[in-house]
This record gives sequence, C-alpha cells and structure tokens, in this order.
Amino acid sequence: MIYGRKFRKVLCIGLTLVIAVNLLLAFDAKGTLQNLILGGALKELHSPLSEWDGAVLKRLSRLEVELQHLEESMKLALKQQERVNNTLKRVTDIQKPVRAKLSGPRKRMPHMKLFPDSPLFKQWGEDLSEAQQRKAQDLFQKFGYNVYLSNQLPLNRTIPDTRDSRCLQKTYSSQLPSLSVILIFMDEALSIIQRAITSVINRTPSPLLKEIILVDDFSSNGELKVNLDEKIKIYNQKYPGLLKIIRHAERKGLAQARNTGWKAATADVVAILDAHIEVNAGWAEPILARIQDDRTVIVSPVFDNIHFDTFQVSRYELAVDGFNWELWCRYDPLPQAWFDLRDVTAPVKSPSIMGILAADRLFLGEIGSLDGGMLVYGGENVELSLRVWQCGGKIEVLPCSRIAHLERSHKPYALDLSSALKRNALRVAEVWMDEYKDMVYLAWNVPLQDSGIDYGDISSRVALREKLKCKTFDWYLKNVYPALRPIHNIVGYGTLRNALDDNVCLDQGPVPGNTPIMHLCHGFSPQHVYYHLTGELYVGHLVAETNADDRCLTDPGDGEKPTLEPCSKAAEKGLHLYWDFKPGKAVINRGTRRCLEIKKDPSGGYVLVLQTCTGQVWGIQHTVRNWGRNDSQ
Ligand SMILES: *[C@@H]1O[C@H](CO)[C@@H](O)[C@H](O)[C@H]1NC(C)=O
Ligand SMILES: [Mn+2]
Repeated sequence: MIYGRKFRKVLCIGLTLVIAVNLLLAFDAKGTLQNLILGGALKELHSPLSEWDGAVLKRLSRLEVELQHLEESMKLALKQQERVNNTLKRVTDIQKPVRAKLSGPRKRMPHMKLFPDSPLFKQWGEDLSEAQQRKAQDLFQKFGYNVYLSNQLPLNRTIPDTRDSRCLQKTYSSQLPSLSVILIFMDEALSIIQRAITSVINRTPSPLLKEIILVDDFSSNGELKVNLDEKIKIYNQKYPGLLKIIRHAERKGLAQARNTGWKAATADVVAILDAHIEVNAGWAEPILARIQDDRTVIVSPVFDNIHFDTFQVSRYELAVDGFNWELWCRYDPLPQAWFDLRDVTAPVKSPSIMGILAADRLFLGEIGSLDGGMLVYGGENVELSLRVWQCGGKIEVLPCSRIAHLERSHKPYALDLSSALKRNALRVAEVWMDEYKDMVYLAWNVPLQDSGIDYGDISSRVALREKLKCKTFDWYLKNVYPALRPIHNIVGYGTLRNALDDNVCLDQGPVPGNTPIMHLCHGFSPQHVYYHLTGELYVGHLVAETNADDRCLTDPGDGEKPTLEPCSKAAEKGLHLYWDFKPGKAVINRGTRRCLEIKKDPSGGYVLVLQTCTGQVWGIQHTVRNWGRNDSQ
C-alpha cells in the first residue's frame, strides 16, 4: 500500500509540512507529486468491488484520516513554498547526504535484504547481517522507530544547530526563572529516554534546570522498570536530586500524564515534552525570558524532525499551530503581522499549540492545567489552546527555541486514534465553542442530537469557564483565528443516497479530478455532502476556511456529467451551483432545472448523470433542526 509506507500520521506532534516540501524538491513538478500521493491513495478508495471487505474498510478509515492530513499539509506546503524559497536551500543542504545516497550508484549488497518492504531498510541497514536485520526489524515493529540504531548512537550525540544565526546574537538576563522539564512516555525505548535526558542536561544552563520529571503512563515494556530506575540512580549520583520518576498504575492518557508531571513540578516554569526528543542548543533561554516577561504566555518551541530510520535531524520551517473543524492539529502559514516585524527571532502569535509546551507553572494551574477528561490522545492541545486564549492568556511559537522530535513510522500500539479524537473533539466543542460547536459535529459527520458519543462529564470544566470569566468562541474566531469560517445555513449533511439503491452514495470521485461519481457507501469524508439552505451542495471533507475552498456540486450546463468546482470561484463565475432539495425529494438545479439522477451502466454499477427529471429522489443522512421533516410538499 503506497500510503502506509510513505506517510506517517502526525497528530499534534510532528510536521508533515516539511515532508511535503522535501518531496516537492524530489519531484519538482507539483502536479506529479499530488498525482502520486493523492491520486494513488484515492485509487485505493475506488478499488474494485471484489476487494470490498472488512479489511478494506479498516484500511479506509486509516487512509481517510491520513489523507486529510496530507491534503492539509499539501495546501500549506504549496502556500509556504513561496515564502520560504530562500530558506529552502538550507533544507536541501541538510538533506543532501540522504539524497546523494539515493541517487548514487548502489553498493553491492553484502547480505540479502530480508525485509525489502520495511520502511526501516529504505535508506538504512545495507551492511547488516541477516541476524542483525531480524533484530532491527523486530525492534522497529515494536517501537515504530530504529531502536537498533538508537542503542548504538551516543547518548550525548551532537545534532545540527537549526536556529537562525540571528538567534545566536540574542542575550538574556542572568536572572531567568528556574525550569522543571517534564518528559511523558509510554512504551518508549530506554535509549531514547536516556538521550532526551542527556540532551536536557547538556543543553540547559545548569543553574536554571531545577529538575527533570519522568512520567510513565503505565508502560508495558520491562526495560523501563528496573533498568530505567538504575539509570536514574546513576544520573542522580552525578546530579543529586535532579531526576524524579512518577509511574501511573494504570493507563491514563496524555492529558492526565501531563497533569501528573505538572503537579509534581516545583520550578517557576514547566516545559512539558515528549520523551522522544532531543532539545537543541539554547532551547531554554528564549522560553524562560519570554515567560518572565509575561507569565500569561504559553510557549511552543519549534520542532525539527529526527528521522525514524536514520536518526538524522532535518530542519523544519517555522509555522504556527492551527487546527481544522475536526480539531485535528496542523501547521498554518505565518501571519503577515510577524513578517512585518522583520525580526526572525520574534515570537509568533499562534492559534494553538502542538504536543509540547512551556508555561509559568502557577499560571498553568490558575487556568486549569490540562483537562483530565480528555481520553487517550488528541484534542487536549486544542482544548488548552482555546482555554488559554479565551481565559486571558496567549500562545506563541518561539523561533529561537528548537527541539528535535522523533516522528514514528507507525504507532506501536493499535489504537484507533480517530475515534478518541472524535470523542475529545465533541468535548472541546461542548465546553468552549458555544453556538459554533455544530461545526465540529458537521465536520465529523455526527448527528447534532443523540450522537451516541459519550464525551464524559463536562460540568467541572464548564464551572471553570464561568469562574475564570472566559471570553466566547466568537471572540476567539474574530481575534485569534479568523481563518476558520463557520457556516450557519447547512441544513442537511452526511451521505446522499438515491432511493433506487441505497448501497451506493454520492462520492467526490478520484482526486485529482473534479467529477463526482456513485460509489459503494463507506461513509468517510469523500462521501460527505453538506446542503445549504441557500442551495449550495458541498461534496467531500468539510473545509469552511477563508483561505481554502470547499467544492460545490455544479451543473456545467451541457453534457451529462456534473462537476465539482471551488465554491467561491463558481459563485464568482456565475456557474450553476445552486440546487433545490429536501429529504426524500429530487435534487434539481435552480439554473438549468436539470435533475441529479443515476443510471445503470453496462458493468452493473451506477453512473451519476444530469438529465431531464424522471422523478428520482434522494435521502440525506442527517438533518439540522428538523429541516424538511414535517414538510408535506
Ligand atoms: C560524550 O561523552 C563521551 C564520554 O563521556 C565524551 O568522550 C565525548 O566527548 C562526549 N561527546 C560530546 C559530543 O559531548
Ligand atoms: Mn511525539
């Protein structure tokens, strides 16, 4: 499968942007790239019927999630590419060794490649014996990164200093606040955690580093028990009292693990990090200085990428942290106001944080630390971000503070992350998003009433919001994140099925491409439609943003086939994008009066056509506020 091999799911941690930028470099034509990735993935979505079974469905759910990420990063990458042309050269330089190896003449393999399809051996491991390959592959399967290599690399290895040279000229007060570093982990390799600890000790000024707190969210691998305790003892012999470890007696999830670390911390400032990181030179001073300056700022360092196979570090471009209406985290372009400052070291105002953050310890407590009701993984960063902004704080990315972060090739534990995120997203929506919460339900294609999804007890979080006298989500949208554009007149959404056969659904069709089709129903976002009271019919994943377009079903006026057009362009050009529709009725174009209908094709499937109405009717999965229900027409 082209997908799983090439791309990794990144939730709020890790950066697809530069992966995409690097790919742009590798295949210079943008079109080729999109074809390769999106086209390839979508071809899978439209695989022949015979393949249609449980396994395919399962893969689809993963594919869908990853696709959306990819789409987002692609958009961002293309946008950012114009802005970063000058800095791209540097990325290329860092990448050179890898790319040279790829294109250069291949060495004769001394050993047979036992796992030619494993991502681990794409760029690494040519000289390994068969026994070594087996060992490395086993560890890779278990952890999702190259533990075999990690175990050989020095714990105190040097990594490239990825800061802009202007960061090196900054000076900081000699009276900075003290720092507690909290490292959260669950089933991490021991050498990875040790390297994180070593980097923190070596690259944080020792008078400022008060403690390192490890939080183990109930790991299952044995080496993290006695062996880790041994290592901690050795560190503490050299640096008395520096390391502490707290172990959960059951799995509590990311948000509660962070809270555990925060509660145990005693320094002025807490930095809450993953344990699969290496902090870079000078990472702490900008954080401490900024928080000393303003205790209500929650700061995010900039991530670089530690490759999961080679452990090489490549530099990621600066971006701000955002999210879409499903509350998936993603990277957004830098704001114009920051460019106007003409200072590459200046903090960047950010709508959200990603997986790592630093904050004034007491301030983080005053605003409610993390929501312990967030389960497993996902959503907790957006929750904290809305709370920080709405309740009187701010979020900034600090360009001079950089942390190299290991992006796994796969998650070692079999979790359906999207169902956890969906549940957590509804929780965020219910507590923080007021009348805009519907957008989250729409984006996830969940019914507004009786969703059947248990987002837990929110009463204490609602009480916190009242106690802190927090601002509305409307304020947040207008003042912090205007890129999100709520829509108020969607009255029907979900899958759209013709009464002739409800096994097939309207589907956006292959991408790239703009021809919708009928396809067996799977209910993932390529089959989501959003019908507006004003007549637009969006097809595909809900975007609803100012700088990106949803796609509208359009009657081109001639021929049989409807098309999908970017809605704002279609409206500008006066295309026929408005439809009359009610549940259980025909879908009729307001301009051409042609009907959206289906026709059996010779192979036994259905094709979607525009034709003189023959009386075919359609049903839509969900309706808003009983739209169309009691309509006798
Ligand atoms: C790492 O530690 C070893 C052994 O203590 C030492 O010899 C080496 O110089 C260190 N390397 C770096 C980059 O600090
Ligand atoms: Mn991580």
